[in-house]
Amino acid sequence: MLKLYGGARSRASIVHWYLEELEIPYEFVKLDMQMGEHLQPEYLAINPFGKVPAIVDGDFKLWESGAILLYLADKYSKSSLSSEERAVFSQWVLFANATLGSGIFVEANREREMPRLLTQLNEIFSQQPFLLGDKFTVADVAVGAILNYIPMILKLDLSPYPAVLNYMKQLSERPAFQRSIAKRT
Ligand SMILES: N[C@@H](CCC(=O)N[C@@H](CS)C(=O)NCC(=O)O)C(=O)O
Repeated sequence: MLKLYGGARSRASIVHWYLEELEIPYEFVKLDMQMGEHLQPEYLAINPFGKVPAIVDGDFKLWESGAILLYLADKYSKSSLSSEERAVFSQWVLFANATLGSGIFVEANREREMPRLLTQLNEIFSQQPFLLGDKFTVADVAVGAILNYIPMILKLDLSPYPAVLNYMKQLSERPAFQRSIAKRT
C-alpha cells in the first residue's frame, strides 16, 4: 500500500488531502519531527534531505509535495492525461509552491506580490468555481492548500478578494479536506 510520510502541521497535509480526494488506499506514517524522526537513517533513505512529505509507492520513492501531487494525478486520476493537461497541472502546482507560497508566506515579498496574485485569482474565481473551470483538479489542491494555510498561519485581511474567500470556503467544506488538512495533520 502507498505510504505517505509526514509530520504534524506539515506540508504533508497537502498530499494527504489529495489522497483523500482520490480515494485510493494509503497509510499515513506520522513522523515525530520534534524528536527528529525525519532525520533518522530510516527516513533519510527515503528523502536524503530529511524533509516531509515523501511517499513510497511499491519500490518507488518520491519527495517534494508538488512532485508527489503530479505523480498521483498522473497515476491515479480516473482518466489518462494528455500532455497539455499534465503541463497545465504542472503550471498550477509550480505556481502554488513557488510563486503563490513565497508571495504570501515570505514577509519581504508580501506587500508587493500578494495583491497582484490574489487580484488575479479573485478574477478567475469570479468567473468559475475551480481553477480549470467546473471540475475540481489537483491544481485546486495545490493552490487551495496554500490559500487555506493563510488563515491557519497568518492574520491577513482577505476581504478585498471575496471570490477567493468563497473558493477557500468551498474547498474547506469538502469531506476530503475535512478528513485531512483541516485536522492539521
Ligand atoms: N518544498 C518542499 C518543502 C518541504 C519542507 O520544507 N518540509 C518541512 C515541513 S513543512 C520539513 O520537512 N521540515 C523539517 C526540516 O527542515 O528539518 C515541499 O513542498 O515538499
